[in-house]
Amino acid sequence: MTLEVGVLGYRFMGKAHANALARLPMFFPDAPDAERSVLIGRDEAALTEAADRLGFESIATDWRDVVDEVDVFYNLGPNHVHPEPSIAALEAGTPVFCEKPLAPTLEEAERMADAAREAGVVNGCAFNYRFVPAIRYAKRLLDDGELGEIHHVRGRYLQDWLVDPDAPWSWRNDEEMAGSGALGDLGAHTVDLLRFLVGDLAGEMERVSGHLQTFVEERPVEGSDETRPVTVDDAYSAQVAFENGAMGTLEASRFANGHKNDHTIEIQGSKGSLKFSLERLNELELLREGDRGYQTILVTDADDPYVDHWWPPGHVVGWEHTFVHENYEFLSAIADDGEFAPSFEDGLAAQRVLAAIEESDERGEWVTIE
Ligand code: SOE
Repeated sequence: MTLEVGVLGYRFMGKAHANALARLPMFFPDAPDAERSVLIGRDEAALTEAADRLGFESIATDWRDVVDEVDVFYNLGPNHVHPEPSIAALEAGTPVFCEKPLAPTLEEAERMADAAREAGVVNGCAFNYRFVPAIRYAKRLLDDGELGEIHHVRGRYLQDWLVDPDAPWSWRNDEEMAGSGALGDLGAHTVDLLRFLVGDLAGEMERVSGHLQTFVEERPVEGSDETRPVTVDDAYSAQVAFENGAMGTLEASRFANGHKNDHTIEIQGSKGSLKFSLERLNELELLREGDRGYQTILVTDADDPYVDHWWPPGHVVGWEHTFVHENYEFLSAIADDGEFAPSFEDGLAAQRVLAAIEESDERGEWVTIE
């Protein structure tokens, strides 16, 4: 069986997923055959160049011509482009893999999740950090009860690419196109990762108290004398109460000077604790019951998650491997008539938390997540 994949978007995420599709036959020989069939975008010249570079067979300038023709549709465009083409593809019975956050708004995310439920085909929201080997290893430990009852959960996602007030305006600064700023772009990852890791133990996030801040209100438009308003947050923080009593502290910023892509997770339980940092993604810091301090575990052994597909122990993997792993799982679910997580339902669950954080900031009080 060969799956013909149509991909909307050819910039950052287009490149990451095209690389993953290219790596699959080499490193995951049991993955279904997937052809980089059609690359979709609006600018024909840029699209032609990208299709050639990223190994696509053809191009299309209108997603409407593609979504019911291919076996799988990848929606890797900016957030405001997620709902309409994804829903159309699902209505045509085509499995959809969509980048995160699922949609700019909760209402749109609900419509997307409804469409996925009705279509009954495999659907995925591309939270790639679930596919870091060390995160999977941590999940195993948590599921095995090694940390005991969960008390504290911390998630921080720090970047600094907007600290310069002259950094150019982009769609990521616009509420219509992005939905929110650091909250949706980075916070969505943290919320999903924590749901993945402790959801079965701590339950869902039940109540939040949020704070959003925009430090620079307008930015220059590249190549012109104009400026445009920044209509999203530059940073957010939130306190979270989990269903089963655990406390969470979340934070993300695009103004955290000195931090490029620093996503850290900490979990403390009654029997042990763990720490993970994306900057050292092959490692997990673990404190087991009775230990006096944390031990650093290099998660690169042959029996560690996904590692046997790559290199011998100690020959570390990187950020791009997370995309290979998620593409492997997603395409395998389609070929095996199975299920994929994180699904649109998971994307919606994360979106509910993001919306509640925003609402809490606006109302100045704790908000219960429905
Ligand atoms: C940009 O802020 C960005 O590329 C996010 O959009 C990604 O989801 C994250 O993985 C890294 O940072």
